[in-house]
Amino acid sequence: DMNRDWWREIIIYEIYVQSFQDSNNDGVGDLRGIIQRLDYLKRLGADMLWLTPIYESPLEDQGYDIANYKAINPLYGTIKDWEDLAAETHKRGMKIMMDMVFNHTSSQHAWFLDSKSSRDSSKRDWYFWRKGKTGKNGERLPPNNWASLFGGSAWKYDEATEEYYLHLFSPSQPDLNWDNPEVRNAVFDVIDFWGKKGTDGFRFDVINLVSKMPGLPDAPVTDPTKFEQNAIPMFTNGPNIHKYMHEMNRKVLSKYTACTVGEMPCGVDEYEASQYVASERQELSMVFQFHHMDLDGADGDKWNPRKWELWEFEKVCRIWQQHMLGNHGWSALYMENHDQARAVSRFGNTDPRFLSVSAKMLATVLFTLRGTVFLYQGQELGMPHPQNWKLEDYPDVETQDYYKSMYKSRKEQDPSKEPDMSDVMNAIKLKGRDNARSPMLWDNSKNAGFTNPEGKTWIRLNEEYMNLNVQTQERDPDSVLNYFKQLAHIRKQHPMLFYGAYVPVNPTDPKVFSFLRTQGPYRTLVFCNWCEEPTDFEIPEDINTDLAVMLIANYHVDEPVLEHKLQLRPYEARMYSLR
Ligand code: TEU
Repeated sequence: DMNRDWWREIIIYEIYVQSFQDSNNDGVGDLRGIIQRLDYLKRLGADMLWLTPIYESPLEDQGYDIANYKAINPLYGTIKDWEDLAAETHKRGMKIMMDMVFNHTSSQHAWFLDSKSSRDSSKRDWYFWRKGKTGKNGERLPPNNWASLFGGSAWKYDEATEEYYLHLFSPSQPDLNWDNPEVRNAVFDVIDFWGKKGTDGFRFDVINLVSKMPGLPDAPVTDPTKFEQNAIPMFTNGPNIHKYMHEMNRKVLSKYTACTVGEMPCGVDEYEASQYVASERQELSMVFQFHHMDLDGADGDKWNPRKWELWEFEKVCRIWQQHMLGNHGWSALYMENHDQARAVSRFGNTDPRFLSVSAKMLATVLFTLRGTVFLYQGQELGMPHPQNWKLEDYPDVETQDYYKSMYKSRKEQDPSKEPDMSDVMNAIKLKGRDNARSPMLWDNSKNAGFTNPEGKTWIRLNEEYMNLNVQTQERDPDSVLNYFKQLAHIRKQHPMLFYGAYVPVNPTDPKVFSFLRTQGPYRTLVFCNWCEEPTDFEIPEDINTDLAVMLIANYHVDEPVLEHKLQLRPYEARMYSLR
């Protein structure tokens, strides 16, 4: 049976630091700002705070491009501010998780500057430097055909040393060469630095990408119209990945009681995932998988909208819920983060009639599955996307690169006219990362209490939803925020919600998502009407509801007994303990 570990029973709240709370009126959130909001986070039921990267960085990719792992970006504060934040967090019985980005550094990191300085640099091999190839017409070509995950080639040419370096993300994020043991030791030293300082958890950015296919061979050509090819299999779960994860665990993580979560995009499956997190393998504690997040993008392209069916969501849930148990590992449950569009806009319904009930319905699903719950700032308010932003309101490098590359290829196809970009703008409104990065809405003053009312925020505020804020919702017993608080409370009262098995009730129902959680004599029934029409729902006869006690519902429910035949209201969600 599963060990009862503290980190399996907690709620982790992700703070996107630059957009959470500004304390010095420069329009950028900071560490002192977080300290001001700790009591709020405690009231909500957060047990651990995950801070997105706060290290020195040129912020080309909002801090996921780190220039010094041991220094705080002055925009966010000082190392003393971090120490105070950690102390104040611990004083309230909460913990801190730090974000570790080790697949790449910033191109401004001293390691890279040294590596780039000459072909003879002692750090040359800390990154991937390769000679280019010559094309048919004598043109210079990159060393291989890999496409960057942010678009274009994954290689950038350096004039001074006449070689290319590899960057799976933007050119400002050169990939570290983990095959060099010096690099791994330098990485472990950073973890040790933050471990010694009292960090209770580590989130590892794109950690399944750090072992590349030896020799960096060309990816198979899947799109003959382009030079760059999707190269995901050439760098995902590479041949040495588990050796490196185990080494990281043995050499440094094992010195601390900290929990870890590995972010694993690019389609890691449940078997692969359990190799990272099965306890006896001594690698990581939890994994972020992306299969539910990929449902609404066609052919793995997030920008290409696709209609998905409820049974597909159920299937992803079932596979992961039933696999990640016992010795096989543990899930990190999430519906939102700083890379994802807002759940209510994407999986719920932003029509004013349904905004609040659908946000609560989604929360009911999130809080009743097996795994550790991760929340993202603003999710607890049911924050939707901004509606009327223009391209320039989205500063994100991924969004801007996407727009530019689409514009370029359309212009090349037909130079005679300005291309129609409306579908691209719609995709950005639906999936752009900045939809989730606008400042936290604390009250209905100008700038929403995020910064001085006279100040300018670093990214545009979601003004249309100013009335949807913490202050109003804390006062309203029926608010989304108070529903989240209740869910957090119920989860902690019922440990079976952490550990119990997941049993589908009617996995093919096109409208109602329903399941049981079971552990020994305990059974919990959850059902959610995932659409805006009233829907009939029938609880199978073999599920005995005689002793059912309702734990929570997102509508007022009158009937004292749970009948087997029900009509559910739009987005109605309920959870019952069946004894
Ligand atoms: O994200 C990794 C990742 O998979 C993203 O590229 C994701 O596919 C994309 O955001 C979907 O739109 C991590 C960080 O969370 C992200 O913020 C960074 O930009 C990225 O790594 C590079 O460090």
